[in-house]
Amino acid sequence: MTTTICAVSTPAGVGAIAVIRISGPEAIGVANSIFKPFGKSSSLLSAASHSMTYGSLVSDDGSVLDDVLVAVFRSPHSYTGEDSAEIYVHGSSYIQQETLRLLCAHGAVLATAGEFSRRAFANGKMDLTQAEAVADVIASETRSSHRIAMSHLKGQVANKLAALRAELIELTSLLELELDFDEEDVEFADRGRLLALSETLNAELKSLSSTFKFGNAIKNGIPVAIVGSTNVGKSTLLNAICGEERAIVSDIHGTTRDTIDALVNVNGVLFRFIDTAGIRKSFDAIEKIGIERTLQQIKKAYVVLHIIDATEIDQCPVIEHDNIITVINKIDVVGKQRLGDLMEKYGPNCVTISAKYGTNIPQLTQMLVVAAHMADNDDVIITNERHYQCLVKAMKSLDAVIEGLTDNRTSELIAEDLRECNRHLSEITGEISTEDVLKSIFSRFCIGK
Ligand SMILES: Nc1nc2c(ncn2[C@@H]2O[C@H](COP(=O)(O)OP(=O)(O)OP(=O)(O)O)[C@@H](O)[C@H]2O)c(=O)[nH]1
Ligand SMILES: [Mg+2]
Repeated sequence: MTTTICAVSTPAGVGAIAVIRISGPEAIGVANSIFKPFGKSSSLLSAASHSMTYGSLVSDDGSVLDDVLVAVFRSPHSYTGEDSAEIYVHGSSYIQQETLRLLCAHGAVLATAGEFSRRAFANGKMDLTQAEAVADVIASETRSSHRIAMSHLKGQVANKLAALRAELIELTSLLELELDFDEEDVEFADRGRLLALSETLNAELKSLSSTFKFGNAIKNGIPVAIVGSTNVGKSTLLNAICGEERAIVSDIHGTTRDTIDALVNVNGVLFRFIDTAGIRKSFDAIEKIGIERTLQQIKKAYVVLHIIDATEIDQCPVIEHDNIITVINKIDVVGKQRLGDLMEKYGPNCVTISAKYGTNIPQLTQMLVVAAHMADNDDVIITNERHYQCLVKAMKSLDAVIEGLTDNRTSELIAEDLRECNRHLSEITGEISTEDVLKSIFSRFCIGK
């Protein structure tokens, strides 16, 4: 039997108001049993869906606990799909706890973390990607992560997957034609066509899964490595971008040894700037480790800022990365002629700054935002590790399909790999799910969501 659950949905602590949510077959009855409407308002039992009723919450001894508003949502037109009610109480933590106690005394039970969303999923109000997006929307702190989370909430991942699975089903049905005719030894399906379809699908899966690196970066901060020779002003730049003294600056070469991270929101995009040890030939054991770390940061970075000291000849070895912005620093101490020469040398993808005096820092961050927005279009972006892992498994199965078709294996074997591929895609949206998976997803939600 389905229970009726209740929880405080607003954050812990005292606010002007708090919202207590109730959902389940007895939700409206339970709310009504501790509620007395004002004036001519009728009982909650006869209230229309999506209506508000004003009245008081009454304790068992008849005393008034609070004057409140109660919203009623009737199944299936609610977040969970069940009968639901929301009580808007004054924010006192005593009122919140006492309301929960009264609701439980009248038959409700306390909700576990994510239980409202889990019920919404179970009742088909949303698929798993949308339920997970609810958590992402709540957690989003920048414009870009909010935008992606909202698009997932609206079912963008689910729609994309539905399209991919339609292709998969076409493939399976073509192969099944062959299965049906196998006994009569008819080679029915055109294997060339099957192979072409599989390869198209595989390419689509690949392009979808490749968005994960970027999607993940949007969520956790797009990694930007600040690299170059020693003493060129990397740490000064980090400090200028974050607006605080994060890293030690000195005119001694090799000041920075460890990498230093700083999260900065630039025009609504979250970046993680990483100041690194300057690259030079070093005989110092610690500095060598630092330089090794710099090289690793370059590999992990989405964008590399290669800092060059305008007053020196650059000693830094060639940096290999496909998204490098050359930053010419210390322009406050060089003449126009030298600056012109440098800009000509480093081409259009360079920017001239003075980290020390903050000159042209907005131009630099603007270039970064542009670099980050390369993927900022309407394409579906994968941000969830679980989705990514499922896509990787689906691609593996499809690889086996392609191999089977190339090696001319029997249709039974190939059909099994196709089914496996379909299974992994269905896991993403939750059409196929296990208790363990659901538990791990919903337990990460807060109570009341
Ligand atoms: N004139 C001028 N000096 C700068 C500028 N940026 C940095 N400096 C100076 O250059 C020196 C080195 O700066 P850092 O920021 O420590 O350089 P770094 O690249 O982090 O050096 P390492 O950590 O040793 O690799 C300091 O004396 C800074 O004050 C600038 O824009 N103009
Ligand atoms: Mg430094």
